[in-house]
Amino acid sequence: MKQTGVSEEEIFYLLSDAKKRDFSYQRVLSSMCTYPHEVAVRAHMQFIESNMGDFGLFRGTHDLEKQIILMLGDIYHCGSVEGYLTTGGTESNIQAVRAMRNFSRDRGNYDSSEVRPNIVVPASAHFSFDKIADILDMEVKKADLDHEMKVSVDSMQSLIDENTVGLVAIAGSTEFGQVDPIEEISQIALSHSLPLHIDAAFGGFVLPFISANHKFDFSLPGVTSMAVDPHKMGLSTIPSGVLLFRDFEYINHLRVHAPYLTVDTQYTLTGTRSGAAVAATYAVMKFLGVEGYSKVVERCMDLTGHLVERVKGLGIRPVIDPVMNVVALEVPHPTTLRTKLSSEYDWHVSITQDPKALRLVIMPHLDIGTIDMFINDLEKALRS
Ligand code: 0PR
Repeated sequence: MKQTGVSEEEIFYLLSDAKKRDFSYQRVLSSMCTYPHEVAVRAHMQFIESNMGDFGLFRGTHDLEKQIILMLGDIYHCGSVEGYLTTGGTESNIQAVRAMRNFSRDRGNYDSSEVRPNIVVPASAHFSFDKIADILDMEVKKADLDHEMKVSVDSMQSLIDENTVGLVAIAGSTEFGQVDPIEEISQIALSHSLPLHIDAAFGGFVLPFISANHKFDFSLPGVTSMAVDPHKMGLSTIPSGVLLFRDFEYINHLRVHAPYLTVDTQYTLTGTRSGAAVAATYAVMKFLGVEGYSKVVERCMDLTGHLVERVKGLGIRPVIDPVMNVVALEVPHPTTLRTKLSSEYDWHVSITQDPKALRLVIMPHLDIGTIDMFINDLEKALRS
């Protein structure tokens, strides 16, 4: 940092210059984030200084947070819901697994001086579970997927042993947008008396608003916690994630004594937390309601359907029939194609790992004209 500050004009010139080098979402088909809703942006700015790490000082913002949790409890069929706003899916998953681990340890289910506890997750789990293995020093056992990219219930069951402290299933996998057979997994969790965490970071703001009836939430008796991200399909500002628990039983195992705050306990991972993200999430959820989100999701699903029809015309098939607005396309040499689409056509897409395919996320920032332009360029890139 320089001794003397520079003018505001100079600062905003520097910022504009940096912003120009960012890609505009208009040509991004790889992101699970999008432009936040304008109501969320306004609310975010109004609460810009609010810190949920010391919510005794920010009581109004804390009330908004409680209302978000209740609204989500309503959508996900849980009258006794508890939870809080996180920085996103990664933090929600870390805390959910930490709660499972602590619950089991505090009950003396395993000898923590001798045993490394484990969890069983689908092979399709987000890479945040690899961070969890490292941070919590746990084994993360990965269960096989079936041909539809759903976790195999038999494989999950075969990995459970006496040191398993919990199970994870996914409602909207990162790569394929697939939903695991959560109803069956809920039964397995109950029969082994294990907690079950649902990673609905992406699907949480999609599944309740589409016509297909997927059971994935607290309506299933085995589900004990859920991760849901308003900063993905919830159209809120970054950083907005939510961690939900069925009731106080598990969240209580995250309790830490907080000696110098206006409140004497904390259950969160971070200390200082964004109250702006709370206000933004509250505002956009209240503004859109179920009808508003249903329209957003319906539009994304229509665009996804249009894209799939058009690529089929080029002889390309999706790896699975899209369940939500995530599509993986079986193309020859996906990695080379991805590079070509980016360097020659300025389209930003991603690839899946197994099988290797071209991955597209059809977010609200896209429209039919953009999808058609993309398909035309995809056709050219495939031919050249
Ligand atoms: N769980 C699932 C199912 C996810 O898809 C993701 C992120 C997470 C957890 C972790 O969420 P946070 O990133 O909020 O901690 N999925 C996307 C991914 O890793 C996130 C993303 C978003 C990536 C925008 C790129 C991007 O431009 O692919």
